[in-house]
Amino acid sequence: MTLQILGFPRSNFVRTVRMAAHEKGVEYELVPAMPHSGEVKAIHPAGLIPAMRHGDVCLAESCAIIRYMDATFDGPALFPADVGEAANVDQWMSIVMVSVDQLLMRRYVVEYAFHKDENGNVVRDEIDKSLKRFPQMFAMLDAAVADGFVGSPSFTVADCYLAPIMAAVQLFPEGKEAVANSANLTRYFETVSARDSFIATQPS
Ligand SMILES: N[C@@H](CCC(=O)N[C@@H](CS)C(=O)NCC(=O)O)C(=O)O
Repeated sequence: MTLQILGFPRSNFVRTVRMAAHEKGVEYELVPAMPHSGEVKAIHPAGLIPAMRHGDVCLAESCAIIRYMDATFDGPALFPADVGEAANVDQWMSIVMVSVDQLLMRRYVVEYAFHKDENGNVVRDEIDKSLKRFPQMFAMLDAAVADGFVGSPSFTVADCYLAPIMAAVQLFPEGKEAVANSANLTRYFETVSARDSFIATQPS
């Protein structure tokens, strides 16, 4: 039976689990589904995407889905065997999925993409507030990828979280500029965006 990932391709968290599936070599079907749809709410109590179905197993939350895929399927391990290294990956996953996502996706990208006035103009209140925190956030991220990837010299699942956010943030002018002004992040994005898992999950 084929594993199904429910969600839409532009969601950064959906792209995260799809990238992890590609890195692991898991075949999956992307089932188009919106947050809060009946299909999603049947799996995620808060109606968020991604959700996952695999036979009788239904799961919500990207990290649970990734752990499930890693334990269920053959393929390269998605987490290091070493406890300290695995904890470091967990730490960076958490930082990116909470702090980075909140500022760069929820308060910046999502506001640009969806918050429009009655004339179709972007409502900038939240965007302008988020921009005040860009210098601190981008300094933190630039330092985090200084060794090559997020908190690590090699690619990890934490990069499946950061890469989609870095792609989305550069769709808008201040995000593009912030990445361009961060030497490590620029090099990071060039490297990570060349990976098969990133290319295969590019939203159309
Ligand atoms: N902690 C969740 C976050 C998922 C999430 O925030 N998904 C967004 C799309 S990228 C969503 O469903 N948003 C709808 C909403 O917040 O109402 C995970 O890791 O899967």
